[in-house]
Amino acid sequence: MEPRKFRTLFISDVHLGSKAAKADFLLDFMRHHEADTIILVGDIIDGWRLKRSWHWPQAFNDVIQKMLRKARKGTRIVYIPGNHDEFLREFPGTHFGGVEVARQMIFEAGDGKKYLIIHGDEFDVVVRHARIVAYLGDWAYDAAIAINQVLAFVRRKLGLPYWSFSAWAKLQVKHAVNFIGEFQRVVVEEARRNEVDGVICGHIHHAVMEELDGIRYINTGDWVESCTAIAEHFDGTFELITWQKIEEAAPAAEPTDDEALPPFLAAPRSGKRAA
Ligand SMILES: [Mn+2]
Repeated sequence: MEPRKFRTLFISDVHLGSKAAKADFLLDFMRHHEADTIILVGDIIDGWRLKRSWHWPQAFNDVIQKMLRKARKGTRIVYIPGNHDEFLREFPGTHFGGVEVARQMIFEAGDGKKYLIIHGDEFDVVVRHARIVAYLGDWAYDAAIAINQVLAFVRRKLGLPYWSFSAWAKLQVKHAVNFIGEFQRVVVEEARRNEVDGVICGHIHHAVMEELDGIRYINTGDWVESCTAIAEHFDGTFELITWQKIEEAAPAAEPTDDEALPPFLAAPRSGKRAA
């Protein structure tokens, strides 16, 4: 099966370093999808998890190698760090192995529309205290963003893990939906402040494409539970892809030389097997 070709692919929240990371699924996805540009929207590597206990199976290397191989072959790869890989935030503008690191970016789609691309954790404090912030107005918003940075810095210095939105939202089951809604509202507002048509983010592990008050809200989801990516077609339209049914991707009937592997790891005949 020939890989599907896109203008851009957006991937976030892979959490390599965590046992829950679905690296095999992502690897299979990357074999079946190509793009001129791949934008990594944060939390690709879970530095915090790695600090607590080292978990790095071969599949995680395979994902990194596949990315670097794509970069060598001419795919533009931009890495926008999230809170779990914030160590990379200290290197904006740098390149490693052909991968550009950026704190955030304004992305121009194939149809000329502009999108703010951010991981999304910048707004955690705003989201957690949405009611107070809304009541106090603009200065409270700016203060909350600043507090967010200070808290992240202090927690890092103390060796504490970054506060996890998704884990926290799950604990607050009854209110989780509201918090997701609040997160969407806040990042859409940020897009409006940047005078763009939409926002593409990750962080809350909840993939969706929506229109909110005339601003496009796109969330890339994650590769811990849902295995989702956002793909941009050449005409600037977006598609949410879920890559959980791996048997769809690799036709099982034809025997291949890597038959010993489970079907979802076996490359299709026409495809190239990754190093
Ligand atoms: Mn995050």
